[in-house]
Amino acid sequence: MRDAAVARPARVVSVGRNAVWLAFEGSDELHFASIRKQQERISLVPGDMVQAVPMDDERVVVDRREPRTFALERRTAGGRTKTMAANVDGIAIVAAFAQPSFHAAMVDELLAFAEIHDLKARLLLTKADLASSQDVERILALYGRLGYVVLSINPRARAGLDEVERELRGHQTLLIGQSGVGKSSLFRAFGGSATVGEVSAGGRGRQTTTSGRLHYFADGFIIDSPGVGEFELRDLPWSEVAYGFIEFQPYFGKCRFTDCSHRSEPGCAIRAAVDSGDISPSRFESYLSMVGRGKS
Ligand SMILES: Nc1nc2c(ncn2[C@@H]2O[C@H](COP(=O)(O)OP(=O)(O)OP(=O)(O)O)[C@@H](O)[C@H]2O)c(=O)[nH]1
Ligand SMILES: [Mg+2]
Ligand SMILES: [Zn+2]
Repeated sequence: MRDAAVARPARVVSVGRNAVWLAFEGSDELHFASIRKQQERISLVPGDMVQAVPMDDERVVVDRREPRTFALERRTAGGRTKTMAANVDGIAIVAAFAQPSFHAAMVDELLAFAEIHDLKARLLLTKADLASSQDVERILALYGRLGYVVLSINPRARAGLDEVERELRGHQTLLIGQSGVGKSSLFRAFGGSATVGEVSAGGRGRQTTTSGRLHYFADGFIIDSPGVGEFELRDLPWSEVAYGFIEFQPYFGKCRFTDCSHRSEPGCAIRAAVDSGDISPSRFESYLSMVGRGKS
């Protein structure tokens, strides 16, 4: 026996079936790693920290997963829970002004998710070049007025990247949004590689696919993710959903009924704010669609 193999901390960069790509702490060289037999049931996602052992023959074996500071979970269409990323401190919601058309309900649900979980959220809006300037101005104004960081960018033309970098510097951020909105274009514009998952497994010729990727960048990292068809918060009572809408806060406690769900009760302060134009109808619609689906 030569040097005893010692486990070292490493970050999961990409995930395939029964295997991951990881980078040992302090290096961004990628290693293909398998998961130790006894540990095969642990699930790993991009951003996870693990203890991994470099073996003599260049193989790397993951011993165990470190506790997560935060795991970003969403519900799938089948009602199951899927973990998208671990150890992030914020999300960058990527949405297009057009092609695909702006999906307000999803953006609002992601913003609510961030509020409820105390994650920093920014809105990165792409494809202004394919939309009418009225639509662009309306959407920028709506979310800017709420106090969110909203950037209009064009990852394909590399426009707006400096602002994004300034905003994400020092953070661990998941890029999240519908398919085709430009997440991977942005990820690649910052030097992220899209091909890491095309390595064959351990050189044994079996192709594995990735479900996400991490790129160290600006004293932090970004994680690209596959497009989400829909994003559903876990079942939340309406009282918690309301907390996800920051502009509702000044009205809490001002409805006639203390348990007002802000749907159709008389004397509802939030509905009154919608009627007077202080709360945007599209945001209120998103709220209604979220509480209509959840449990009361
Ligand atoms: N015109 C225009 N095209 C863009 C812009 N941003 C991205 N695209 C194009 O949109 C297409 C889809 O971009 P992707 O980066 O693959 O989208 P994605 O969000 O990663 O999609 P999924 O991986 O399916 O979730 C590509 O052809 C990009 O070149 C933009 O601001 N303007
Ligand atoms: Mg992509
Ligand atoms: Zn109310």
